[in-house]
Amino acid sequence: MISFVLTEEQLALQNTAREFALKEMRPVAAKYDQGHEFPWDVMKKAFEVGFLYSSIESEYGGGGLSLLDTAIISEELAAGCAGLFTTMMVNSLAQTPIILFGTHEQKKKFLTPFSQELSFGAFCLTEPQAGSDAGNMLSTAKKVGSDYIINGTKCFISNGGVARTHVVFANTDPEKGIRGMSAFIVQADTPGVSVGKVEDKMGQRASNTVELVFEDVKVPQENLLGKEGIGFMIAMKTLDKARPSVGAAGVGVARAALDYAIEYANSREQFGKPISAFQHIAFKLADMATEVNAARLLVWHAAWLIDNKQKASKEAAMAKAYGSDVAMRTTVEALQIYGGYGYMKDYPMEKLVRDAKLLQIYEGTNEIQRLVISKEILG
Ligand code: COS
Repeated sequence: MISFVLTEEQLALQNTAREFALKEMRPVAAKYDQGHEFPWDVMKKAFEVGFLYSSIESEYGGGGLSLLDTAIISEELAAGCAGLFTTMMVNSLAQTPIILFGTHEQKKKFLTPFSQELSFGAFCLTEPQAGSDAGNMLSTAKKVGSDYIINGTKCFISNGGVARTHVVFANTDPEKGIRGMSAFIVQADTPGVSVGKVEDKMGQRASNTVELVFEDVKVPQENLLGKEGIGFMIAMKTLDKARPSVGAAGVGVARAALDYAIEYANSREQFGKPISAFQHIAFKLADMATEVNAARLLVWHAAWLIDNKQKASKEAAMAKAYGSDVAMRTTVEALQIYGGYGYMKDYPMEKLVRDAKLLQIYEGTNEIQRLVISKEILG
């Protein structure tokens, strides 16, 4: 049975997230965009509301939210500020491999603290030579007695500079390529873990992005997720689950741009009438609104499939690619409606454009999403 009606609980979650976005995120979005400092004050409030551990099972102190619930929240938070949203969402990205593959002991030890005090996690997959080609990683994890010794450099790691818990992918058997990859839980205060270059990004500047260096980092074998050799599969299954939320963020960013553009088009007068009275502007807004709705349906469908334990790599990729493409198109069109004002930093448009761009790149470029989709439809 198909239903497009949100439950009472989902409506309450949506409302909480919307209010949080409007009261706690939007007023400081420009400050964090310009200052590039870590938004501790907003994150403290996000922790208190529960956004930083909402997808962890309730048994381990989390909110136990479904992916559809998460998508609903993600849209609202990203409409407030995509950079602040990313800082929150990355916690769930780092927690997901533990949620999916952790033992009871690992979950108790590494997931429970997220709900006890403000803390962050990071998902450490990308390396300088292993971006889209995630299987081409050089990081190694060598078994020595009952420990693993990890060496390698990860780049573009969101929250890497502030995270307490990293999920790190490294080769336990480099000869085997992708089938030699494994995943480890590494505490940030383990000797040998250090933060390298701090990235200065074009957009989403409220989100911390760094290089992380692992030099002879000793982790006990209890920190291995699953078993040796399944790291690539863990990464892929995690990304399948994470991508609908990026699509949802695209919907949020696009919706914010659309709302601003409607307000502006109704109030800005040229040639003696509001510019929304010109069909060219009205039709542009109509197309933007249609795409926002279409993207939301793709996101909710992918999330629903995953919640219902269906294979949904293709649908997750569609939701991510389409949602972020719609964010890019909508923000650019909204800026155009603002004309010269849209290009100025006094108005929200230029930030929305810069923020939207990253959604097309991170958690798998949209070219990679199309690769996933095309591989599946072509058989
Ligand atoms: N779920 C489970 N297993 C998966 C999977 C998925 N979604 N996708 C691939 N696999 C498995 C395949 O079944 C295959 O296993 P077998 O060899 O045992 O059959 C193995 O993984 C390799 O798959 P494939 O041949 O498709 O791997 P490729 O090297 O061609 O790469 C892509 C696959 C490009 C899709 C992958 O590298 C990718 O997603 N890259 C982008 C990485 C990314 O998103 N980075 C963002 C940074 S993290 S924020």
